[in-house]
Amino acid sequence: MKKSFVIISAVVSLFVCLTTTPAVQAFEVFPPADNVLAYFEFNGDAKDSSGNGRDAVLLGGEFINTDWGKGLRIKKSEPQPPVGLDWNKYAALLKHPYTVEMLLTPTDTGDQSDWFKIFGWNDVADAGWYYKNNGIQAYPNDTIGDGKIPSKTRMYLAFVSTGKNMVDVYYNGTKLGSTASSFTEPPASAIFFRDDSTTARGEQLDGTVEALRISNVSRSVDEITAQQKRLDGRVVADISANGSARTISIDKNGKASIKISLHPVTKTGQSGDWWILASTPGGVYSLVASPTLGWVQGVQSIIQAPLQIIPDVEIPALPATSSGDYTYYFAVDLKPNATIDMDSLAYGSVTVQVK
Ligand SMILES: [Ca+2]
Ligand SMILES: [Ca+2]
Repeated sequence: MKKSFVIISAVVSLFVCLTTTPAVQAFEVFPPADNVLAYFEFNGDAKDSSGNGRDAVLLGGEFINTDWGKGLRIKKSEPQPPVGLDWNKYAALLKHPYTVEMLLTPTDTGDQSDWFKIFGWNDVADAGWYYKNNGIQAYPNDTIGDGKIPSKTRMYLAFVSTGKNMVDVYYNGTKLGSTASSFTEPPASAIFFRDDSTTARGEQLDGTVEALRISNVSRSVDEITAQQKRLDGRVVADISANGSARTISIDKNGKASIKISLHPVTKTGQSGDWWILASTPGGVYSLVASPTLGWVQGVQSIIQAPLQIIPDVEIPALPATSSGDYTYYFAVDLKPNATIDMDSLAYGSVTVQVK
């Protein structure tokens, strides 16, 4: 009686999860939100994933794997090749109220007196928003947060307009200060992560940008604090099929290589339920560990164990005997009770279309 209740509630939870959450949400730096003008995840391209179609033009950079999927790695070098993002087509949208948020890890190739440009509105003008390895500056206004930003550390920056040509700047959820934005709204151009030609591109940012979100609202302190909590509490559960994190196709009776990976970040060592599930044309299956490793019908956790870093590990795939979608899920939650706990659930999914 008790066991069937657990299974039913797990199925209900899973159903809620599968029907209300986009498959890629677990990997997104920012959760779905209203008032988004454009959202860049840099998962292999500079496309706007907000659904608004305001794609950026990739000037240059390389997409690399990070804890959050992929990021845009941009390098400072001599001579400086083209790098960064051109969002000029939509620059006119940047007027109060707006918020520009980014998750980025600089590599600090200079000393503390060096500037690294993160946003500009004229490719031939020095004015712009700069990261200095001890503060943020909307040049030529004063540096704010001087000494508060450690070098070579991932940071969540939010520039929140508070009035015409003014912004508050937040670092990891805490307000650093207020400054004039330095540009007259709206700007003529919107160029991210690229230094201008005035300084011979010598103030080029060097680092990895994992997400950039631009909104047409002044995000509240509560929203920014909640976002920082999301970043702090991040558990990344990932799953791929033949190396893809989205959808692949195979022929009936073909093979897919399914791999899982886990990065618990701050939750390493905490106990939880681990789930490997598949929604198939023949129902929901779970990979279980006993009596032998294999798939059984229904929803069961494979193990209750502390979370730890799991690099890409291949798991057995279900036989692709019927046409249709086989969606595989890898999930963990932070309550080892054989029930899916939505409040702490982190998961990834991938779909294998069997033709
Ligand atoms: Ca410059
Ligand atoms: Ca649980």
